[in-house]
Amino acid sequence: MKLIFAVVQNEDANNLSTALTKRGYGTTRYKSTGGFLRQGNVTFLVGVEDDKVDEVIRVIRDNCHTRTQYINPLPPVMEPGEFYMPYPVDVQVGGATVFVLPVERYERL
Ligand code: 2BA
Repeated sequence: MKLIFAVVQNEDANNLSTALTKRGYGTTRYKSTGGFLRQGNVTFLVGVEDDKVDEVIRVIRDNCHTRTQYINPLPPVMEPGEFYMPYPVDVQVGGATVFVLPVERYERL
């Protein structure tokens, strides 16, 4: 058995939830925050038999899309008289960041 962690963008979370549930996969989702952008995202936990991992990853790929976010870099420390014009920098986010971990033991009590 494997435990799949998938970090996805908020915009994709409901479609992914529906697609996985429709195919009979049990999921847990929780709100999370990316360390770099410090914006909300959603992390899914999906426990599956080994032979289902590829299908789950395909469903994630089909439902999670790459988007561009623009961020304003922090201004540098300025000397008197210096001028700094901030330009937004674009960052590509997603489709999804996926980790597949082995499960040592699984029980439903
Ligand atoms: P964030 O940490 O907010 O990162 C958002 C996007 O910013 C990343 O998209 C990546 O394009 C960029 N980025 C992240 N760290 C960077 C850095 N040190 N320098 C420059 N650009 C950087 P994704 O790679 O698609 O990641 C989306 C979200 O997935 C991340 O949000 C984070 O919540 C999670 N994630 C990504 N890699 C991870 C990892 N190795 N471990 C745990 N979570 C991860």
